[in-house]
Amino acid sequence: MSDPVFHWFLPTGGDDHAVGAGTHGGIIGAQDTAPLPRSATHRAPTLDYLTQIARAADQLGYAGVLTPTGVHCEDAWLTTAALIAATRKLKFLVAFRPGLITPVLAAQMAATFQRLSSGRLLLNVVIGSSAAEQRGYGDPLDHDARYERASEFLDVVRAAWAGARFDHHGLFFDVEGGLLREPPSIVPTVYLGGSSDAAIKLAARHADVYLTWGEPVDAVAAKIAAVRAVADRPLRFGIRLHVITRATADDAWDAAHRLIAGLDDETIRARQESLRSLESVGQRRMLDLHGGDRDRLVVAPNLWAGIGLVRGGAGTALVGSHTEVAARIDEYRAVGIDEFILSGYPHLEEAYTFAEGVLRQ
Ligand code: FMN
Repeated sequence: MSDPVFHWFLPTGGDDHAVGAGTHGGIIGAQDTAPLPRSATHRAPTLDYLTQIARAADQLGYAGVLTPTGVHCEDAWLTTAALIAATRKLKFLVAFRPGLITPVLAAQMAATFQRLSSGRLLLNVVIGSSAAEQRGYGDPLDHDARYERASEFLDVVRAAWAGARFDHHGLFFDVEGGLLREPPSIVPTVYLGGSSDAAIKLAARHADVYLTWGEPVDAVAAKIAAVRAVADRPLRFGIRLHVITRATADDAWDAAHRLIAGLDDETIRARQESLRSLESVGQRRMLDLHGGDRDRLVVAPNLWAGIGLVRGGAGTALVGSHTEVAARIDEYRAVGIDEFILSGYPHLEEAYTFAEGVLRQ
């Protein structure tokens, strides 16, 4: 087994000591969902604040930082490009949606990013969980059509990265005389998350790393097997989790409960209804872990789904003592997870807590 890779997360939609406060709560078609009221401790995703987190992640030895994409957060390309000069080794896992820009322009942006950052770009291909959000971006395609388009998009991106002049006449894109005069010397690693059959098919064909949300170990093992069954080449696997790790288990659980202490039942109900209306199979699997019920949040040993009461996407956290969290990470490694994309509220302090408590144990 190769050494695990640990990434952190850039909260480009804002940060806080509590879940969801002042934000749209993560990856959701947020136009129709009111943000929760801002708390006094809300931190805006300013360049100064994000620079602090990126620098901390760089110094603490995280391999990279994931940035989200969607209407709820800042644009991932621009934000991460602004952080290149403030960091040394840190990679940027930039989430982007195929089809909102042309594939040749995306290939060129990636090539530029690689040159500006000396090869520190990683790409997270995001299909989008909400048809309403996509329509808001001017994209009329539904879930499965977006996956089909993404496949063609990535074919064109790879053709552009190859550096030779090419034509492409497909269902979604028409390129004549496509050419990147300066292709990237380091081709970015392509990550892809999604739990639908279409996602697994696309990952098997195009991804270097398949990403899952933080489901229980046995469910993650089953997903890895499903991807391996349709891929005719080796892939790496990554998981996206929050972490609440402390010297003692009691301290960690107290911190977990404080994160959601301010949420009232009506807020949870409204968020659950909104999240359930999305098109994402992965999102539905996250919601089904707890059914919106505050009494069903421990979904596996040290795996707590409280964040998913109001946050879209990554809804689970590893909660426990440093020793327990390290043991759970080893269990995911044993079923084939190579990369961990972690976060915690607030993201600056928790980057230190995890690195000092678990990574340096
Ligand atoms: N969707 C977004 O809209 N923005 C994101 O930033 C984003 N990041 C993701 C990160 C990870 C680790 C995973 C697993 C998924 C992410 N997604 C994001 C959602 C997926 O990319 C995908 O579009 C969505 O889950 C629909 O896929 P499905 O129906 O195949 O599950």
